[in-house]
Amino acid sequence: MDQPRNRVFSGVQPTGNLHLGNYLGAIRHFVALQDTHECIYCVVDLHAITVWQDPKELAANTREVTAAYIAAGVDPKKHIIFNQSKVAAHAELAWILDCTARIGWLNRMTQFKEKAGKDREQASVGLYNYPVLMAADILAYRSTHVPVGEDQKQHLELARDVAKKFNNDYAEFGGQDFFPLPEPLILGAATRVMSLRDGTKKMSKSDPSDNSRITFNDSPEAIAQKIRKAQTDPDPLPETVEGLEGRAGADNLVGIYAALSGQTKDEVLAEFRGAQFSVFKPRLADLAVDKLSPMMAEMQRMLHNDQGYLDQVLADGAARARVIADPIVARVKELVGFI
Ligand code: AQP
Repeated sequence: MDQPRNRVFSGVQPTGNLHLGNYLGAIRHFVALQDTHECIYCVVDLHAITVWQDPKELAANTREVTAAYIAAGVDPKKHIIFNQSKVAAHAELAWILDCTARIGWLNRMTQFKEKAGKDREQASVGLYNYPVLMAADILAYRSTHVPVGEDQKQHLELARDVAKKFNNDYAEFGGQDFFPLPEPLILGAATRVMSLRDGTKKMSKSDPSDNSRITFNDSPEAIAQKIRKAQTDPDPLPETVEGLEGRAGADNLVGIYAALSGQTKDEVLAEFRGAQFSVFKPRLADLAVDKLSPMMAEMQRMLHNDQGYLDQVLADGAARARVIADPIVARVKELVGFI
């Protein structure tokens, strides 16, 4: 079985409120990798139900993420876009890898601790097991690279540990080096976009404040207003990145500007050093509206007028995903000794 050298896999959960962090940390890199890699982009609906999802909203959110991928520039003809629940290999491999992963490894996962909160006993088993399903997503395609935001780094390390242990456990039965160790691609100036209301918290879908995030449903006016209201401090912008230390709100906005303009934070500060936020925020708002609004408008157009097309992309993508994943999972079963 050939091992591809440049196969990218990544996913986004269809849990609503798709935001600027998802775009800058992940989706825009999905687009950039298309020229150099074979890309598989998943709408991870199996992951979404690790916390309760209203079924109608889940279906709408699945189309929303699909439309966002395409509107951002992913080409569904050249690359694969599909939803996870349509390809059985994910769940099947997850079970086998559940028997490879160790409870002690999962107990260290900080995202579970954050998401389960104090009421851990009431969290779903799926939420606990989330990182093993994520390892299965990646390994079902023997993927080599995974573009993600910084918050997923620990899960990627776990996926590598699972791959390593599987290869090792089955080495003498022909499984040596079967799974590649997937490389995380954590790229750009905004690998962890922070809340616009609190620069110490990650921008997230589940934050109760809509002003904490720029979403794919925001109008140009709403984008500009959220940036104008973003939490900052009274000082002007510093000359260098070191001067942003201890200024989380300012650091976040400079990072967003850098990511949207394709610059480094130092280059942004070279242009804006000494500027007050009353000058910087309108410039950032203009840039954000310029870069994001056309994509958001295209996403809305597809959602309103082209639902059939989106469903077709998912069905076609799933069929192509199965062609890759099924033989890999079949080989895994052989290695394990299933007859
Ligand atoms: N704030 C962020 N900055 C940079 N990247 C981010 N990502 C998420 N938030 C940020 C990246 O987006 C991709 C898809 O994320 P996901 O759908 O798995 O959702 P998530 O990480 O659970 O997103 P949220 O917003 O944080 O959801 P809740 O509120 O439910 O916890 C991933 O590559 C992720 O790194």
